[in-house]
Amino acid sequence: MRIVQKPKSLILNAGLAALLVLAYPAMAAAANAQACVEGLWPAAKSAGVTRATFDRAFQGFTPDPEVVEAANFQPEYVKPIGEYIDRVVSDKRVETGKLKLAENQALLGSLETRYGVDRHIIVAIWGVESNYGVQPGDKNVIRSLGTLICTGTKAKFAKPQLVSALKILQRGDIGIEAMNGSWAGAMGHTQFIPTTYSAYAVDQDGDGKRDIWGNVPDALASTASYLKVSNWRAGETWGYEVTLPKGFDPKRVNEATLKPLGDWQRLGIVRVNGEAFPRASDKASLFVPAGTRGPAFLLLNNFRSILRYNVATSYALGVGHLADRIRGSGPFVHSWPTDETHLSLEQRTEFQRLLIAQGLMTGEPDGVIGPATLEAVKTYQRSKGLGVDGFPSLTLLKALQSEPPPANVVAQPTAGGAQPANAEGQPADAGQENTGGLAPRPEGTTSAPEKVN
Ligand SMILES: [Ca+2]
Repeated sequence: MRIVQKPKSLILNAGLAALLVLAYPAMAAAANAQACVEGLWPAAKSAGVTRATFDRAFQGFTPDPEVVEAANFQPEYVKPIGEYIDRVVSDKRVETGKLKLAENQALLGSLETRYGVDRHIIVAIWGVESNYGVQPGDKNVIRSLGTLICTGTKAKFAKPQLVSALKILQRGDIGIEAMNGSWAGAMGHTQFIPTTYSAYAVDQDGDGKRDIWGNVPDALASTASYLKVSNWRAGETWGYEVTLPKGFDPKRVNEATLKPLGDWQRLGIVRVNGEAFPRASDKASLFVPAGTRGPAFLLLNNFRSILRYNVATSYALGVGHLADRIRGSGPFVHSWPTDETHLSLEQRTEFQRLLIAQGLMTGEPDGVIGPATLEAVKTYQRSKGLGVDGFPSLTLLKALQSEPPPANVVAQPTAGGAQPANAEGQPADAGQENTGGLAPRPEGTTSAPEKVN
């Protein structure tokens, strides 16, 4: 009996040990997270955060692996600026912007009076930041910032943001459950990071709370307030699309050079509509983001104010152009240059239509290259024995154009498997442009730590 019992207890012990081994990493991680959170208390306390607020904020805290993944995300496909502009200034976003302009006419009028900021710019920022509040990010801000700190990912950025976020919570502007944002803690309709919120958010409707998450007047007033302190000049535009003189030497382009508009005009640079510059003495810089074969711009003071919202010139150009389109202006007169690796919107849309026709992806072609398109391109490249880089090139477009339509057009799951099948009628890369999500973002996006305040 004893001989039988001994192996049995050994088996039990072995089972227990296996369980402990399985549980240990989770237990260790929880203990580490707890220790990390406790290490954040002194800074919070000295900033005036109460222990009750701190405990409420971190109750049940565990790091969010999706935040780490998003923070470390390196896009395999970096969008050329023309493709970025096409995406953020899509026809749909222009149309929605016009509706939002009409819906909020009285509010925008009062913001123009109070802050001197053009209503079209306010609506455009709202559109680019959160798609007019549709995609404000659904990650708890305390958890995201705590994760960035406790995993050592962009901790330097996240520490002051966390203290600021705790103070917002303590003040009662928002409850912990609703304090959501992007992976980097950019919050609400306007995607303010906590320190920007603390300094510039506005209680427009007078209920005592600065609610940029749920209250459109508070959110839009906060944007106007921030632009005003960013040196926005009332009654002026952000810049002009211009035509360069024939043979213009691209070496003369230096974005840092500021000259009066009149001086640029003397070099033969004119507005695309042929009109004179309203104030020839205004200082402007020449911006030629895709080379002298693409659109060129003279940028004014207010462009530099938009850059305070987000340091990326592509972002500021997107906001300025969306504002103009919402006002009723047309697309840029000069088109973005295309070549083997820079396809036009029409070419990208055609590319997706052909991938869909081959059963390699589903959805509605919209010319926005996202993960679903990249996976479909890879599947096609594999099937043809080509190098697999997922890059939608002109050569591949031509190859697809010469394919006969397949007999049985049923979408197959793409090789990567990361992209769920799209519902019928959805954009081919639906959900991939959420500014707070894992989608590739332009450099220096608002929610990213690079934001300059
Ligand atoms: Ca309010």
